[in-house]
Amino acid sequence: MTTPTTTRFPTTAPVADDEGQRHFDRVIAEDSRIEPTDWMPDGYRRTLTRQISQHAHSEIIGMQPEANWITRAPSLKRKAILMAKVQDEAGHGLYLYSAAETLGTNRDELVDQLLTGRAKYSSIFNYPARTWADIGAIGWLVDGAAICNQVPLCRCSYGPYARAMIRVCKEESFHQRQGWEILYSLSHGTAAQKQMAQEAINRFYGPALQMFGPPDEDSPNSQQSMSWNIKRFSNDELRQRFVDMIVPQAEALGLHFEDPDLKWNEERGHYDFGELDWTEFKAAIRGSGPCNVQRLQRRRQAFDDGAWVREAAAAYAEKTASRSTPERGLHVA
Ligand code: FAQ
Repeated sequence: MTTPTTTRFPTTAPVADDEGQRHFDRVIAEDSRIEPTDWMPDGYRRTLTRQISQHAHSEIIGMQPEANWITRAPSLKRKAILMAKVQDEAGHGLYLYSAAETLGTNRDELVDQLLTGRAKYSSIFNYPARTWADIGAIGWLVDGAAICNQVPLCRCSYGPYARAMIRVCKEESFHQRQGWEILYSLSHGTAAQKQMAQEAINRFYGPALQMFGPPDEDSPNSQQSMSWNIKRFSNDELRQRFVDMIVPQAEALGLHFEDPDLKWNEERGHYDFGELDWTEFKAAIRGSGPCNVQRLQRRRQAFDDGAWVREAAAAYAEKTASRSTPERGLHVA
């Protein structure tokens, strides 16, 4: 069974390419918004469909490492908070699939790209959450990196994506604080708890910094995306901003990053940090990270398990549509 395949946002009356291009260029130059019914270059549409759908897949796959801890969270309150966070991630995936659909590719196709391994999702979600402290590290570092990357996307030139990002960022800020609070409790607990928090940070520091993408000189999409006002900052600029933010936060937690090259550079006014393991990064996005196989298997299983819900929703939609036909309406008292 499949869900309807028509796009919900058909374009308005066709516009000649040159007229459309002039309008598009003006909107970008004015730093204004492109909307779904506006003419846009094919490359702009493709780039956004790729980025937004990868982002949606990341949110959905990103539920797995955390969902795995719901039953093992150390208190009822912690379980409730974690459950709410995982549900938020599902919601983010849904806003993002909806935003991607406005560009003309329906959700069935986007989901199929994920399930058949044709689409990427964030490298970070191919790492396991081994301890409860990892849930803290995911909240603080992974959501922290996500916010740093996504706040500028609230000013993305594509209206539906920019608007979706506003709510997502607000929720991510809450997620980051819950991660911080988990780590704060552990780092101010017993020596063993503090050690667990430190080890979680050791595991997540490098992969969290890799979330911003490859170095600028190896980033094929950045330049064009920046000229279209999709991305506002380069991968390295955002990574630097993130490092500058988390170093004092780690100090406040009483924890540290195991990076021998991490030190304040007075001249640059930023922290220097060590080279990241880009071989590991490439493996994680090509399918051979620690959990790639498990993540996709789980997602496929969840998709199959949800078949009855999609069937029921389609049957209900069909029934509702047939009841609202005018002929039938005449007979309703
Ligand atoms: N992982 O040319 P660039 C979250 C790919 S959401 C995997 O630099 P671009 C919430 C890239 O797609 C986290 N692939 O690409 C949460 C491209 O592939 P392609 C997700 C990566 O697009 C928290 C190729 O490498 N956030 O965490 C990665 O200009 C906790 C070349 O790279 C977003 O998606 C990576 N890390 O810049 C949920 C934000 N980096 O298709 C649950 C929106 C790069 O050309 C729990 N996305 N690639 O073969 C973006 O800002 C951008 O897409 C970047 C990459 C910055 C990720």
